[in-house]
Amino acid sequence: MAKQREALVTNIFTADPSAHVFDDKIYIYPSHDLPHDGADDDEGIEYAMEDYHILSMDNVDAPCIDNGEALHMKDVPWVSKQIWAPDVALKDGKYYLYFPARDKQGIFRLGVAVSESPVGPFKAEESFIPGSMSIDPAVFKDDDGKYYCYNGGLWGGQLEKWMTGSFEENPREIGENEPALGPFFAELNDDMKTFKATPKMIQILDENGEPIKAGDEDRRYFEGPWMHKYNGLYYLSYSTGTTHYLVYATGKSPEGPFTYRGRLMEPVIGWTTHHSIVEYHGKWYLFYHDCEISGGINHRRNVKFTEIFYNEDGTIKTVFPYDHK
Ligand code: FUB
Repeated sequence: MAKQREALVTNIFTADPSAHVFDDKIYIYPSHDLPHDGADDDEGIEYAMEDYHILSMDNVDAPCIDNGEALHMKDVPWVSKQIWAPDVALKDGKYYLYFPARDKQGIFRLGVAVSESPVGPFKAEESFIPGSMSIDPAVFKDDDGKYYCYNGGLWGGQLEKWMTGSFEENPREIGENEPALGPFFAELNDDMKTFKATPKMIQILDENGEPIKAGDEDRRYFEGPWMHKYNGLYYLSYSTGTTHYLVYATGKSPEGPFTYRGRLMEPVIGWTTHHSIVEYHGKWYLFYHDCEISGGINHRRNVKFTEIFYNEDGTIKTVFPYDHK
């Protein structure tokens, strides 16, 4: 049986869980961590993933099932390595899997693969989404039926290399007092395989309406965006990377700007922290990962979930991942 705050599967290492509810079941789209020899580096060389396995649970108390390989990078013509954190969207009976990977030039791009089943197998497009870059796609369907893709990650995720709008191998350093970079944002076309326009960078502001600064590592965007809507408000949540928090900002439009509101979760065991938020039967759940079952090996992670709670003012009660287990 699935238990909150315990590893959902232990037969494989899984990370970066994007959770969705389809036909009243919970589906989790994670990365599949593989063994890696050698030291970790700032480019994330240790995250040498090659395929995806989709997990599912009939409800929050049911066992979590590994549905087997749904897509392997050998079947994606444009990919060279590192098939990282995915997400999925359902439209007109088809499931679209969005995933980042390095292309043959070593540049991170976003790909899409399609299936008629939520657990695959998925068939990848010949090439990456035109105009896509960096990592960690999260696709959000708004109430009006529009789909938006949020993505981006610093360091190994190459977000800095795209700050001028085109790829620069050696970008200038951003000063501590300059506005931090935000995630990219693009609306998807009806085909779900292309962007309506060139992705734009999202602004995240502080309580005074000023952009969060690059040196504000407790609050600035690092990677792993997620979008959800609660009581008509848009919540952009993300990882602060170097300080290992999950935090969130809210806004009145899916395009932002967003205002920083607080901390969603305190650090977990392991360097990375990455999440999704989903509503199931009127309750809200945070899916996340840590490195508990590998004893803290950064690239051997396991996905977990826990219920989250909102305050009356729309803020979210901070999760302390190892309290009240
Ligand atoms: O899993 C590889 C990378 O680690 C993801 O893309 C990041 O969000 C971090 O979790």
